[in-house]
Amino acid sequence: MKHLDLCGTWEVRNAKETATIPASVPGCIHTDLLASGKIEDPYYRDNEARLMWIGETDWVYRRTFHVPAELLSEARIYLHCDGLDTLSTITINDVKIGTTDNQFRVWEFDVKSALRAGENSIEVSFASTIPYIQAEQQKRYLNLTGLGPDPLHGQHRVDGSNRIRKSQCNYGWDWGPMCVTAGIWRPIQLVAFSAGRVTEMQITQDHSQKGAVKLQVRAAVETANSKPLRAKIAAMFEGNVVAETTVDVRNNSAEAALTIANPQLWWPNGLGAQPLYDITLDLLDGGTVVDGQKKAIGLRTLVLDRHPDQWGESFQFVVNGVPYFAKGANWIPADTFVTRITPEFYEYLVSSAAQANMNMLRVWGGGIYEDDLFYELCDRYGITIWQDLMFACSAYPGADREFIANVQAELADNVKRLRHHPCIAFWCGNNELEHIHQWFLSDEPKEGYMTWDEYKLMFDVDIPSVVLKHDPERTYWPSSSHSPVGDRKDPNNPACGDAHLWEVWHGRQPFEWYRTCEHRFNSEFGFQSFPEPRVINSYTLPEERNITSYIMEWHQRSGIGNDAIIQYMLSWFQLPTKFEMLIWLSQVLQGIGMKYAVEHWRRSMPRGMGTLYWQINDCWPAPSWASIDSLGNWKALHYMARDFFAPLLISAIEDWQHGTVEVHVTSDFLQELSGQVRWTLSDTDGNVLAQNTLDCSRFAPQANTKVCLLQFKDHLKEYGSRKLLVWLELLVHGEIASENLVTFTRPKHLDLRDPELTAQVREEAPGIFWMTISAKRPALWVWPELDGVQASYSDRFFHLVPGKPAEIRVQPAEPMTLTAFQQALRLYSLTDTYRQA
Ligand code: BMA
Repeated sequence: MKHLDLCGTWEVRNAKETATIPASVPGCIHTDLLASGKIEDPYYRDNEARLMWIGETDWVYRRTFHVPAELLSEARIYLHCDGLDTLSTITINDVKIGTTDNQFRVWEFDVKSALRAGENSIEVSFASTIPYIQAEQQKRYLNLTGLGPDPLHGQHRVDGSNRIRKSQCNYGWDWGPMCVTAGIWRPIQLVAFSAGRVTEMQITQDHSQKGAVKLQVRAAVETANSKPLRAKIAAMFEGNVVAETTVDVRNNSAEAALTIANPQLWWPNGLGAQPLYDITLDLLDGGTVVDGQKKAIGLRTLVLDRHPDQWGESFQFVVNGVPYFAKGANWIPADTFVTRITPEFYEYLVSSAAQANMNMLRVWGGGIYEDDLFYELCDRYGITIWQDLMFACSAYPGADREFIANVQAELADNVKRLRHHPCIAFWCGNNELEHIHQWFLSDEPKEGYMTWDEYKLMFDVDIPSVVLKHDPERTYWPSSSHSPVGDRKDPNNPACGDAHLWEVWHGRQPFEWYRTCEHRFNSEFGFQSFPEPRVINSYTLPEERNITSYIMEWHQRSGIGNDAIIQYMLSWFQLPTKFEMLIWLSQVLQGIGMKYAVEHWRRSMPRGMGTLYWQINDCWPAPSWASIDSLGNWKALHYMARDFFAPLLISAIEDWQHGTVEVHVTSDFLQELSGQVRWTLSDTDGNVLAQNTLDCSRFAPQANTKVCLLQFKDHLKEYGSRKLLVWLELLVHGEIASENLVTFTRPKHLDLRDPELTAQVREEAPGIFWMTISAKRPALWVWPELDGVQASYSDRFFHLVPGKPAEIRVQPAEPMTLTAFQQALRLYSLTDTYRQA
């Protein structure tokens, strides 16, 4: 098959004007306008509010291209578009080729008769989606949320993101701006062939035989003439062919079985390696390869296991026969303008998930079916994917057959594109249509609602029929959250299914509430924090650096956001004395909230078998539930996640009244381990009051073990709760595998003194520094910062005790000298947040 790439430089104009600016394809109108200096950064201050016109405008993309005569001689020529956002009309040489109405679909048009040898032109005109969605809402109003009741941003909202097949969060969400964009967002090319081409390839795996995996490879072939074709199908591993066969193409399909002996299995992060096999298919016309496809697959079984048990019904993912506790977070688009996310940033984020000991991300349903690269990275890093289909927090016109047909075509395209990835664990129909059904679903027809019958037709029949047709090996789950047993209108049933636990934050329950929850799988729960001061500085003026300033509130998209942060902060911490300290402390607060929840749920395994916090990443610089900000900085939560998701975790249940500490070790390892638990009771000045080391012969595999119950009632009586700190260490083979700290009062009431932090810095290699940070007295949540310098830190927000320094590696984004490093270095801990100036 021949390809003629049409990506690269185009031109774009407002449909009402003649002046053009250069455009990048793939790309979008916002980034084109930005690159031409026509608009200011939409993320700066409240520029977003003045850029709404972009989404209200029709845009025309155009380019010329040269078609060689040999290409024209091919029997079939298609314009192949991997993604057009969204309502477009395409013309070639002023001949209308077709129209599109779904951002998520792959579009192909027969363009042979429209092309000519030599110079050609193509135009893709995007109509504003806003009149369209408004007209649809006029015809039948359907409720939606995601934005929350919020007077500040209300006037800029457009209602109807549920009425078009386009990334819903592009119209704003409770963590993202409204920058309704348009453009050729994925590659575009001409494809031409005469003999035939491969249009799809499906690989299924049979693991029933011991010591071998049998692959069934099926390809669909489009032929342009009746010449017989053959297909050579091979499996390659580490550059060697490990199985191969050649078959005839019959009835436009080629099918073969390949047996992989001595299969190297693919495992999620932490459970084993991620070997990948390449499956190649060469389409042969005689001895000539006329087309081909290659898919990298992992050999594994990965299923959702639901079986009745003592608590109700299990909800656990099982890989290669081994149930695993899913640890991770929810994923949203990594930039509002998804076309400018670089491969490096994708890899940075996925590798950050792996570094934090995560093994699952949930691709949330209000964003996009992600880029191929994202799934390839998840395959390589062992991050399993809970894949939502792109429906979130809305009612949809499920009875509209044209809408459903469009959705079904979208699902076929995306399931076929993604099903070979070993990372994908299962497909989930939507986000929260059942969870907040009171807003979207009604028993009887009612304005704004889809009926439950309409919902069930869409999400129990029309959608899964397509998903399972193209991917019979995976489970389809209708909604997150969903209760498969009992009352479907009780989607957080603790006995079965998954749950979204928002009583903390949206319901303003204290963090302690998490310990009352024993759900089977927590696919959402979260707490907001601010991005670090440098990020805030990038979108504010100095005089706006107060969390209730107009600009700070402009970037806060949760209606309750800043109030909730402050409410919880006052409960746990002293009110910070400076703006920057409040910002940093919000991160510590978020971290301890998530830690509180996850430690409890890990202790509850195997009753609960997964926790995915909301959310790992951000799409713009703003306060949000993310653990990594939009510039890639790990917030305190992400460092803490690395600890609370560690394969071996020491944690405790403290009883302030009785002065007891119940010590637990949770192990995700598949083998039994032995080790030691060392506990130290100190006062807040660091004096050791008591200490002991317990030999533990057995930490059961994939289980929680209660190790001991420590009694400190007498110490509490003598010293008082404000004075005591209990340090826990888990040692395996003499090395510290996990550490934790227990207090008997809120950190705000601890009697801490200035720890007098000091650092010795050395330059390990040009631009890479190590520092040894020591404390004279216990220091809680120590974080080093290079004033005004972007840098990555091997650790932050850790505790220090006298005599036990921390070794931290720091890599500034720009090279700096040792002297400059020492001058810029600041060391902070909890006491700095409330220190009087
Ligand atoms: C959820 C998500 C999102 C939302 C988040 C925070 O339940 O599904 O819709 O951004 O809560 O409110």
